[in-house]
Amino acid sequence: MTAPTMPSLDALWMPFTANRAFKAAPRMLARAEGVHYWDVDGRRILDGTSGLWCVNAGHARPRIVEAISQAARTLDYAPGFNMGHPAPFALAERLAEITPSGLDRVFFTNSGSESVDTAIKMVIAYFAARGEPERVRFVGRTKGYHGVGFGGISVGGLENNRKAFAHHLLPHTDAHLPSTHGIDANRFAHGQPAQGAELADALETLCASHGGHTIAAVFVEPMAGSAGVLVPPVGYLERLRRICDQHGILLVFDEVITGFGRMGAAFGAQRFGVTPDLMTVAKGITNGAVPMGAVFARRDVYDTVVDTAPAGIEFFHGYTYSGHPLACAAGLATLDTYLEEGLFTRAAELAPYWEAAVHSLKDEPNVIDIRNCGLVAGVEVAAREGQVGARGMEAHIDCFAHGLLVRFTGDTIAMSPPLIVEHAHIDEMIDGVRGALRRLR
Ligand code: PXG
Ligand code: PLP
Repeated sequence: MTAPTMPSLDALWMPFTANRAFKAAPRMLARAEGVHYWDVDGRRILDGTSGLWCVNAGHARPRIVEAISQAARTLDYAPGFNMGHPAPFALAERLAEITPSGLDRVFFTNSGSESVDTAIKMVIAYFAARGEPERVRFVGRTKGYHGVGFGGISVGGLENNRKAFAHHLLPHTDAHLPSTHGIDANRFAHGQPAQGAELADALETLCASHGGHTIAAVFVEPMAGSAGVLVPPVGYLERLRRICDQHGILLVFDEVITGFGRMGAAFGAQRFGVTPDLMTVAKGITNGAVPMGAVFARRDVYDTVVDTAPAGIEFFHGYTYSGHPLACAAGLATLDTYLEEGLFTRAAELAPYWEAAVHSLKDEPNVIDIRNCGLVAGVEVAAREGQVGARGMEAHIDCFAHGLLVRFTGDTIAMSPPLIVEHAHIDEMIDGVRGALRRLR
């Protein structure tokens, strides 16, 4: 394969990237298939992150490729406001078959960030329809990532994503539950850690200080991905659910990363046995092939908003590309692929091998914690004196130089391979990270 001619890098303002450093030493991908990328020099890279946690069925799956091209030829675009085409109805129905029971109303967006914004608006619309206008507060969690819309950074708890915009966040979003990260007794826990369920009681404390009847919803990722793979302590999500029920608060699971098999079940909700009232998804919904997100709502949330509205539009919200034909086609073919290949089950079956493999890194230099759940793992290394995040970044770059793509967030190396990986790929991935850890200063 001849390398494509390289365009100038100047015009593009890259997302969540150290633009200057990247443009000085770019890492450019050209092609992907199965569990591999190839870079512009033709070097093969093992994809340890499913792209950005989204290509759960592996790259360039022919059935998905064919569905997208077929859709582009047949109906390239169709308006979704007061007009329809069959694909989003079909996809919504298919999705409702795999969501936790009761969450069978589906609103389409184009990303996780839009899903979070949409869910916030649904919560507001729901309580307005119920005649509970005093429920204005949204509670998130420290280290939570809910995308980059103003709604998402307001309920989100990643300081770097908020601080530059701190004076412009949504009102009534300042309360955050504590993160479950950093409990010493949980270090190197296999799967769900034992300690920390009581951290959910911070919601009870907020109810006592603000009044439970003023809190509309709580947003959490069942497993926090972006913050560095923070697995919920045993009993924690159950406790959050119970407190929400006691106070009439809606529980929203942001399953943008945990959805579509990543946890070894269709959704984190099923893996952890706790059902939220609303669920936000994106990424794996189309295997990353076309941008798409969705919000799954309990049927009575939809009924409440829709049935109490006067004739006409019930919910003043929607995107030009909600239910885009190419995204729907990709979504339907992706679901077929997941289900026919049993990939959610496969993730659960691979999880014990994965767990043993990642925990074999325990005694490598600087490793201070390893966390895992389903087909996700985080390997946390000690920050170098005065340089938080440097080792994480260097590990990422070193792995890429040696043919392995991993993520880093702060000083945690995150891995989330496609659910089609074989044991040999897992071994290769772990050896790659081991090599990087040994080379790191
Ligand atoms: N919620 C959650 C829980 C997410 O993980 C979003 C919302 C936003 O989705 P969009 O599609 O707007 O990006 C996300 C996205 C990483 C990483 O490696 C994580 C995400 C995106 C890019 C990188 O930490 N999560
Ligand atoms: N800005 C302008 C000027 C628009 O006309 C529209 C949609 O019509 C939007 C923003 C919103 O775009 P989207 O529906 O793709 O989110």
